[in-house]
Amino acid sequence: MDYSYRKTDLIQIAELQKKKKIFFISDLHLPLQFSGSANATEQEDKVLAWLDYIKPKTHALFLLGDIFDFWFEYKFLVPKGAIRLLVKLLEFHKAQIPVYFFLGNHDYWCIDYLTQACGVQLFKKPESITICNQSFLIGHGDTFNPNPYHAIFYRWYHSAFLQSLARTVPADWLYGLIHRFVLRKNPIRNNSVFEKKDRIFKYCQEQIEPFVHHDFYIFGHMHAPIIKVLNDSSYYYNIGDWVSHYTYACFDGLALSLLNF
Ligand SMILES: [Mn+2]
Repeated sequence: MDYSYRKTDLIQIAELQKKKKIFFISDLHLPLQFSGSANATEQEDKVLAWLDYIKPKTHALFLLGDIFDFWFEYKFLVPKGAIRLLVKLLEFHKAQIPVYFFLGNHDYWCIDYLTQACGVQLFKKPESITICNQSFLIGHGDTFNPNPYHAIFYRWYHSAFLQSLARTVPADWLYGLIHRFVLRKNPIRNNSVFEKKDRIFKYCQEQIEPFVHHDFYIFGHMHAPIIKVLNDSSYYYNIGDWVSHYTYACFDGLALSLLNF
């Protein structure tokens, strides 16, 4: 049994409504808007324009992680920033378009605010699901790494203990430290440094597909949009990012396309 993903029945899509499609987007990295910072809304504007564009033809929307840069949720507090995106997600919910959010390494510590406020369903692990009789493995991808030491790191990074420890730190301190030492040094802001070594693809190819077949593997995290052939009936998609590529995936019930906005 491979515990790196789950087989879920929380998402069931037997067929798509007429002319509707399923959309996938990841790695928006919408920045924190702390007091005194410049009000950078251009990237959010672009995301909102895309959501308006797809909304009339959307059957379901998948957010594949690192939507926020950064999200650590306290019992009584959530981070500032991306408020217009939250309102737009609520609009999708009110129009009865389901939104599934697979948490990434920059927003793993969501608790339930996005569900309460915008009706978004949260997933903490990649999920194996069936859509229109085709099998998909979907997630952010950061936890898929052939290096065994990586699993130890993630057990610590995702632990409830670390989370409750971090919650004892005043919010301005915690966010201040993350902003100063993690976000400002993040290489993704400059370029796609990961392009040459896609560990997620390697993991799917070596540790999942030989044991459990999926027609489509869809992940983010690498910031490099690409389609790769795993074997004659299995494809790997990395859907890129909205930091420099503005790419997304679209499934029409038969084929999965990787597109640019
Ligand atoms: Mn990531």
